[in-house]
Amino acid sequence: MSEAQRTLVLVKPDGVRRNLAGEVLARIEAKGYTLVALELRSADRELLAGHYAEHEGKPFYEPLVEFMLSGPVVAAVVEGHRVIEGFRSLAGTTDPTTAAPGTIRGDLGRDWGLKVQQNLVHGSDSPESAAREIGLWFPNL
Ligand code: IDP
Repeated sequence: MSEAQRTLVLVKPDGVRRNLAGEVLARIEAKGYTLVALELRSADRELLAGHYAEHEGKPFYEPLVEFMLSGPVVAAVVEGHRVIEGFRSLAGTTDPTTAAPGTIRGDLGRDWGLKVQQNLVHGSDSPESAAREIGLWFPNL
């Protein structure tokens, strides 16, 4: 019996600006995962402070929050067996310059001279993070 798991996926402002939201969602669907919530959202500082709480105080935190405020994001809850690992595998490693070809970041991302902050997507990194992040972005789910 497969046990459904959920993850929070964000197409970050660079992905939305570059019209890649559909491409990201297509890869998720083609892999066989199910979209259970989907919304174009403009995040505010409070939401992002919660979302990136673990990074508060790091040198890249403020620029990262500013970047995430720079335009709308596509927020999605995605469901499937082992989807947390599965989406992180689809996304590729954090730095898009060296992320493996075949991954979202490896195929579509690069370093634009802004370190690795513009890497197109976010995916929860554990069941605990997923539950917390889904609660922040989709409190009514
Ligand atoms: P992940 O998104 O691959 O899980 P995390 O280490 O959780 O990576 O970092 C969260 C986000 O913070 C990254 O996706 C990236 O946008 C940004 N970030 C991480 N490290 C750096 C850095 O060294 N400089 C600038 N931005 C960074």
